[in-house]
Amino acid sequence: ANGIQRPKGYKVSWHYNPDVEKYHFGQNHPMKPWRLTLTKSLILSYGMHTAMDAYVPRAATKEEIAEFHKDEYVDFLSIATPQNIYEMYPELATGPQGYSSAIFGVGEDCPIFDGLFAFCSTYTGASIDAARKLCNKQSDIAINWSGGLHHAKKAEASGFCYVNDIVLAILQLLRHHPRVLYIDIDVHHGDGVEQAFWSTDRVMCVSFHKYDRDQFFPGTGPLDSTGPLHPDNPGKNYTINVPLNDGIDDEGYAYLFQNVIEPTIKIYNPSAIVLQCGADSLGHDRLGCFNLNIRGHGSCVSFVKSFGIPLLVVGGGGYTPRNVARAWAHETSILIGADKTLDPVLPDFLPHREAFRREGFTLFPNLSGWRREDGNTKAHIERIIRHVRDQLSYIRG
Ligand code: ZL4
Ligand code: CA
Ligand code: ZN
Repeated sequence: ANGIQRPKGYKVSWHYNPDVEKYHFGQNHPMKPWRLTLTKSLILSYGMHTAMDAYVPRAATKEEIAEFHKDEYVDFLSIATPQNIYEMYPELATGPQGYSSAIFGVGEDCPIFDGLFAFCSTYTGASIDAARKLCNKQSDIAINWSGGLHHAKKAEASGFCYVNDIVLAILQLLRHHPRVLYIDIDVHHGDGVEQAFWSTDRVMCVSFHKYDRDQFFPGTGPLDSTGPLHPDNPGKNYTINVPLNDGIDDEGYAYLFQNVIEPTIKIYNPSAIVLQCGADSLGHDRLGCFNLNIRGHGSCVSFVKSFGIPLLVVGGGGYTPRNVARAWAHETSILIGADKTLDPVLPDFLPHREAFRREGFTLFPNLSGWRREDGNTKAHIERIIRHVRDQLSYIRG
């Protein structure tokens, strides 16, 4: 294969700065930027880059990051190093296991590693660049697999996320778009994005996630968390949460996804959509607990794409690197309209081929029927759909 043709009638752009691959969160940390190397390798091996405009965006500046984050926090991130952190904050040194998370959220989940700020500004620069290409109509679909770090707060790192590139990209989109729909299929709740836009009706946030208040991070996002309660607050009812139990499969997830997203798009009528594609909702994920296959995860991307609304696609979680790469390469092929023509047997000249050997060189290994039974009854799924329809009935008109 000498490359895939560009899709007809719409433009796709791929925003990727390979500098993000250089950083390491530390030994045994589940977040491995190497999964992005693997994703890029698959996209290139399949020749999908020839079907998109490929950009290598510059890093975001401190000023761009400060459009959402607090100045003191941005300063802290830009100065902190593994060498100076204990000098700056001696109170962080609580013992041999590292530091307490009292200072801007840093700790075992969010360590201070070498090049931290360069890493953050690199993935954030790509999301901002992608949003700008959508705003000026140079792209209809813009992709940043290195972004999607949905837990970061205004002045706090959380859950492997330091800078919230999604919030910053949505702020760019809001310069030109009256209404932005945010959809999050990472197995974790998209709490940072939800919190940032809690009190506005210009962004509607929808997160699907495993929910267990006490046993699963971050413990937020129950069904009845739908925005501020005060009747005068414009954000009331503009948040949708879809709490799930372990083990949901492709069929249940696609049914739920379509029955939540279709009425949401019809009633909210967004002029742009941001889709966070965290791949930790796949079966066999190191941190996740769902049973989705690559095709089941990808069917959400196809469904959102089918509405033909300007779309920003970002990555997110995903802790079994070979499956993250499979999912995001497959989803790239969906976005360029080439999924039907990709050979599911991985290209034989594939670099990093050893990473895929476990299940053979296929794009679609069986990831379901793993560890956990499906704890999502038909009744639970129908209850969610009824709740969402009921909630949407309050926002129309
Ligand atoms: C690790 O092995 O549930 C971090 C984090 C580092 C290496 C060495 C330290 C060992 C699992 C996770 C001890 C680490 C203990 N190392 C971390 C309540 C917790 C407090 C911190 O996909 N400990 C916190 C965050 C979640 C918690 C999930 C998902 C991000 C996203 C978008 C973020 N935090 C318990 C954990 C390890 C580690 C092993 C870990 N942390 C698993 N789940 C969490 O939504 C990108
Ligand atoms: Ca989610
Ligand atoms: Zn996650």
